Amino acid sequence: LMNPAVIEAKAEERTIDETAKPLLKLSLEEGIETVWDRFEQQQPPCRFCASGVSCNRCAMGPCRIIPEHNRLRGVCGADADLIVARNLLDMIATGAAAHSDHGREIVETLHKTATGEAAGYMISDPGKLRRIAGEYGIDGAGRDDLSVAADVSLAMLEEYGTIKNEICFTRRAPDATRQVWDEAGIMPRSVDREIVEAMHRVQMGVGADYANILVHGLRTSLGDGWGGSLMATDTSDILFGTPDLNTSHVNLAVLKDDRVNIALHGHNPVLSEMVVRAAGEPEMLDLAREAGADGINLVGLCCTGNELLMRKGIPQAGNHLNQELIIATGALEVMIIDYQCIFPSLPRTASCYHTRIVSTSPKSRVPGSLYFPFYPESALETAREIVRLGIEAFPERDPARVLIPGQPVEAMTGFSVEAIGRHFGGFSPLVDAIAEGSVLGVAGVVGCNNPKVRHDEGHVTLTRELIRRGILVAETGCAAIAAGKAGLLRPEAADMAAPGLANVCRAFGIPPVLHMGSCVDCSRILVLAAGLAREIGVGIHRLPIAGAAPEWYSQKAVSIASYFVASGVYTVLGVMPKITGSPAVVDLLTRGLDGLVHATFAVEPDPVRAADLIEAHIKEKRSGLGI
Ligand code: SF4
Ligand code: MSK
Repeated sequence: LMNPAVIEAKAEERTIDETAKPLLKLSLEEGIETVWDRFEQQQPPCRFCASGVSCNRCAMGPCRIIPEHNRLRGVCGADADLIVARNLLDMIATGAAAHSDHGREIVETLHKTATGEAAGYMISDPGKLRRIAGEYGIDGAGRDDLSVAADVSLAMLEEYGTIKNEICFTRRAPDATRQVWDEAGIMPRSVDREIVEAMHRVQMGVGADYANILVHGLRTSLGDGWGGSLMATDTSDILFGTPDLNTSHVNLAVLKDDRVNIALHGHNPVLSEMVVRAAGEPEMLDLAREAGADGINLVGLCCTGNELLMRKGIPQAGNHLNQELIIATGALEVMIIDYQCIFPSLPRTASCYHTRIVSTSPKSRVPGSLYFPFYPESALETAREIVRLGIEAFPERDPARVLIPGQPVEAMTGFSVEAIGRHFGGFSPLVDAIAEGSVLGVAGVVGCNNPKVRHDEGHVTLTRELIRRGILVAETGCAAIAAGKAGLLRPEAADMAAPGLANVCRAFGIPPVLHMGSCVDCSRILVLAAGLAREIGVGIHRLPIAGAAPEWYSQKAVSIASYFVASGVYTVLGVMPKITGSPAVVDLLTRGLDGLVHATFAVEPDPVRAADLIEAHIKEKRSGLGI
């Protein structure tokens, strides 16, 4: 039994999320293991792995570089620079593959919708479909939407292995940025090709030049940001609707004690959109009432949650480090998981309660979960079965163990690039506000939670600092959810912004922090940057903009940060990547890349100092533009 004072102190030091604290205390009191407990058990970490100088790639190893013992090379002869660079390329390729494979599934669903194989799906944004058809040179005149969608989806599927040596959507970038890519030799040739080549390059004995390896990492990440992720975003918009401004609620208090609570967790909106439809059917509501509930309450987690929040206003329960705590409310009947960022331990947590974990992806099976394989052809029926499962679980809930802390916070979301353009009346009012200095610049704050950082503190402190200095913030992923919980997605948050930014926000009725979506929707930030750059007539690298990932953990975040930098956006990480074992790699990433792509990475764990770096960078870019 843990001392109550220790429990109190631990909850305080682990999170700033007020709805998470009581549940953290509860989990500590009841011995329900969480990510923070496992993090503590893993300390201290292996110092070789932490600095990136351990290699386990082949059967001659594992190897570690230990300079003080004169172990300077692995068995094959690889030095610290090579081992660190290969490990980093591996991370980028993994992240790019995760985003892009998610994108492929959505494009395949669009194709099945077009051919009539995916019953229940439809074209929700025909205007966007036709705009994209235009980008591919597909003539849609006189043809119905489904026939155009068939051609568009095939053209997109082709991007994964195209032999044209160019991904179509890279043409959205301004010419000056494309020229940088051409000169640096990092124009992505196809989505899959760069990932496969990265995997080839991390095989033992393929290239020993750390810089050459890292430059390929940039190319791989561009295939993600301007390829796989952008296709995921755009195709989701075509199928489920392009987000527009809407107001909803965020934090764990969005659960309701009188309803069947179902959480949707992961990244892919293809199933969750069907669950929304199934949960609204009168037959399901009747069943819920028969089970003693007042209805069915769907809530989101992580990026599947962001997809639903952005398009449907479904309340968002929390981000990455909230995923176990939502079970500890005792009020969750079902958690539906698709893939990515899902703790393999969730069924263990759920076994302490009546909660069912339902896995749905053939590529993401989780022992201890109930498996309802999901295919677009039978999606609605599968969604109904899962909703029924939740209704059946409701009578098993123990009301004495229910703890839903606090009150939900209101949040305005839905800031797709199209919605921003519509709301501002094009990009020029934003560009004018930047030029006259009422908006100092724009920062994209993105990425995850990581138990190395007090939960949400990195995101919230940095975001508060940026808006206080007049920097408009665009957020995605778990960063956006943290901002929502802290009240930064309310138009009233303009009161926390510098006067110029506050006036712009009030004039347009928006918060100073724009929720732009899930982690694949970091591609929306690229498109926004491209739009601003085109408006001004410069490359992206000349804009007064920056990126930040204060609490990142995922390989996907490494790919995102890499495509930000490769696109010319200076990016500050709050968690040190595993690269410190190679001063040469650190130097290349934090200084050398400037000569190649006019942008670099920085690492700064202190969010206030990170804001200093971003502000200084934005001011430097402003003077470069003469504003
Ligand atoms: Fe060791 Fe080289 Fe094999 Fe890595 S690739 S495990 S450094 S022998
Ligand atoms: S869910 S990748 S923890 S943002 Fe997209 Fe959050 Fe990072 Fe997963």
